[in-house]
Amino acid sequence: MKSKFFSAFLFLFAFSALPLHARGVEAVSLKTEMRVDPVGVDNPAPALSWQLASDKNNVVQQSYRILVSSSLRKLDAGEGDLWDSGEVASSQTLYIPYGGRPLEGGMKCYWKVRVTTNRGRSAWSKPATWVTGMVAPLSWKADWIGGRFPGDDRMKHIPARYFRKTFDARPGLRQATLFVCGQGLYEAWVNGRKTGDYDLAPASTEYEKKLYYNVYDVTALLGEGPNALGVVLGNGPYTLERIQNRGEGYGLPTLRAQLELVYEDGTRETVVSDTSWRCTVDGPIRANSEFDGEVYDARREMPGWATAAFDDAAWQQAILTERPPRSPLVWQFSPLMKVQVRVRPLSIRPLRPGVYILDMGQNMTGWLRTRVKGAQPGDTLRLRFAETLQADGSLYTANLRSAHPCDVYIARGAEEETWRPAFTYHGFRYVELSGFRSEPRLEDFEGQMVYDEMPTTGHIETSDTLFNQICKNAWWGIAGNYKGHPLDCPQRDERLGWLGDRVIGALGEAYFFGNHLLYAKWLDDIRDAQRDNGSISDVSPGYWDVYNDDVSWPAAYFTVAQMLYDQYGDLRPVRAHYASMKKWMDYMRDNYLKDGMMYRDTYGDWCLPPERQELIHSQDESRITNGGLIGTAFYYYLSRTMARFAALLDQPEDSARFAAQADTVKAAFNKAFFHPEQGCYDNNTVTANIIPLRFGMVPDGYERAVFDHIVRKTEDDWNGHISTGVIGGQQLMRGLSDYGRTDLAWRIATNDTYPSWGYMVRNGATTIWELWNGNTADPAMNSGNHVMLLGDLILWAYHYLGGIGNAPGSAGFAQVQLKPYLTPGLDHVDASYESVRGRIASSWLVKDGRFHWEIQIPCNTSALVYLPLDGDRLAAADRRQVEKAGGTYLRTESGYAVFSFPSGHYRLQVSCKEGKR
Ligand code: RAM
Repeated sequence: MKSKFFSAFLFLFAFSALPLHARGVEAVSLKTEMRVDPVGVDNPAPALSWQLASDKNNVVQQSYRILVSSSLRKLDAGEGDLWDSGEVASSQTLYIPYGGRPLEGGMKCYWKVRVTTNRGRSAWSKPATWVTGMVAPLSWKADWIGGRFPGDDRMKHIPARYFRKTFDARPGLRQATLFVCGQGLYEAWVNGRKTGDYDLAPASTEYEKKLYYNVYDVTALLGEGPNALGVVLGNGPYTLERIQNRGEGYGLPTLRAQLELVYEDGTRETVVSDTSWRCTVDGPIRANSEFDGEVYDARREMPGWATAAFDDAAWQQAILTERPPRSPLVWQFSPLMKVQVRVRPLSIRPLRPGVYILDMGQNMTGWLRTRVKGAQPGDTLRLRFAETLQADGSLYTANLRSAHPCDVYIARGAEEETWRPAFTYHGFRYVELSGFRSEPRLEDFEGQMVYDEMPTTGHIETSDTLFNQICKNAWWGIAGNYKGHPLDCPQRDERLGWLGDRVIGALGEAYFFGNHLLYAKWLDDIRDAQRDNGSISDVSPGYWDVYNDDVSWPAAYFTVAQMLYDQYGDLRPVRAHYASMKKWMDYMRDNYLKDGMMYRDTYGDWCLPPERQELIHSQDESRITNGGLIGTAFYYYLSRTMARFAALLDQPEDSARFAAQADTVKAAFNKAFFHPEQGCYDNNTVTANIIPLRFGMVPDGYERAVFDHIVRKTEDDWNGHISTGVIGGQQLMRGLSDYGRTDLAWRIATNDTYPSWGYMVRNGATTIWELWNGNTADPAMNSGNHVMLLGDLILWAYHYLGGIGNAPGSAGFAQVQLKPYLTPGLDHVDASYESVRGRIASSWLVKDGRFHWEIQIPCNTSALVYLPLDGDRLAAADRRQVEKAGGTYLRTESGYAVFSFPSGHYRLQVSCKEGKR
């Protein structure tokens, strides 16, 4: 099996090698991307972004011109009838707000951009498009429709509902736009073809506050004369009893759909969901559930059900939904899920007569595509899913709790049948197959990995194969847990967006994945779940009732907004959420802050390595970090974060107020927990020390003493192993490198004995476990695919090993910093990241006392480049060589010679003290 992790690198490389545009357009080619506004409702005002690529060094954009047209013909003719920005003198390339004529709903817009740089002018970019949402003068005219069928009271086990409607289209159709929301989940079809390659639409929301609709340009699927629209509804989280705090739940699946037809002569027609639609539950999907799988009876397939010619006499009339959703329908700006990786299984072997175990070779999230040959009508194939096996080779399902993932396929008896489910997904490596007439063959199965559509943006590979495997496990775990919102885990009866799991992880993930819109969407979920009094739910969407008013879990609301600014240069989420964040800060202050202390905590340093292998949580006081310390330190950090946000939003009074609050909290915190004589905090756990150290709370002059305790504890008591849970782990690796112990961080990163990520790998993990002792602990809380214990590992790998980051004060890589940390045992790192401004790369090798470094800095940015020193200064010959390559020497700073470089691609070489750092 070839993993996506590595092939993605090839894709990015291929992009950076794109041929330049027309001759005379010397050096610059463009990659445009319409990045829609992640805070606008229904997106009346999108924001436009692009990237420059060039094979020349030192390229700076001086101006741009954007054209937006109502047709491709006009755009090609250079006529920006919607907007012609004119030549704008600016180096900006990100989130340029659309500034043209007001856009109407359901409009298809075509745009392109051209830039002028110090190296010449680019050609016009390839055209790109977007379709606007349901905004004036368009409005919803469609009804919410459903059906009533025997057995509807069984809710979770009801079959999928199929809806259809036929209509005529006149000649001269110019544009057809479908707006659709189906709850729980839907697939929309036009004339027998699905409206896209999406899955599990729409994304989850806080259903009390909003539902998402999606927009499809279906012009190419329609023809003159009779046409048909078909929509099939699955159950999804909306209809499940899992939603704890919603009393009666939301009721049966329901549909709202509206098709807008625009003709060349300007006339319009609208097809809406109403009681003229036909509806049935007699289709092939007999049951579907997020946790328990899908039952599909192929004998009940209805060939052509979504075409005009289909005879729907046996179907019922749709009815108006009895309790239609009251929440507003909002345009989903985040991408839908889809199958993005296909996995070839590794092996298949018999378990007992007629029962086989299929091994995908990888713990993954999605489903199996199955091909059956020679089945008889009614043959019933069962596929059961699990992450691991028991000693006897059978599935281990105890850790799935009340989820019973089982897909059932009932054959129609064709020569060859192929199937995959539509309205469920599983977290699995192993599949138990039964009911096959003949021995199933490996080539008849394909794993389909489904997650929110987004590119893999990063690649990192080192000279250490175990570390590379850990990164690969992280990639699979992170991707698999993106399901419209980040999940804690994809397999058991939970699958919730726990905030604490992502506080720092989200930033590390942002190197692997272009997760901008997913996390912007999640911030909306968090705000939507916020109570009127300001309390924030520990899970979002709030499908469980956990308003605990702790601090370290809600912290994700702030750190994710900060991540979107730092990583993507997008301040809009900070602006959009500032008021709700402030509300929470004040709510916590008014209700819980006493004498500068915030004694609020629920989870402690969650899932630290316990003293006995079967435990989930440690009971050993010496390992447990005081919850009051965690709550107060986090409240300090969030006060500082708010001071920063307020300053960014030009609100100096707020900024001063939050900074002053931070000072008060810090003073109280140190008084309560700091032991100046010993130079450590509270009971001297690594977490108790690393948190104030990294948050900047340690009294001046004591930092080194506090750090030494972290080192001593780790080396002496834990034999160079990690001792932290989720909270300490968010800071540990970066803290060790910041104070000069990258060697110890590297040791922790490459350990393969308990507790460590390498221990997981050695015990067969292909993702990251929920518990350090995930192979021995109680199954009640023991998922094989959780990302929270990654802490800051991935972030550290990119920032410190690859050395890729923002320069101080820079956001969205306007100024790049390249600063690798060397350590014995690590000879080589190859890291690259496709940032919002283009590709950043850092590939280094230490050999024979020389440091060889190949770097890439995106167009229209510059970089601070840190070359590791051999001694206290750079040899004159090395300096000359770096300057000749294009660097300007700035200074020497704690073991590095610092140069400034313009954009471009460089090969550098200096002598270094191998492994001395
Ligand atoms: C469990 C999950 C989740 C964690 C919470 C506190 O239910 O494992 O990841 O954040 O507990």
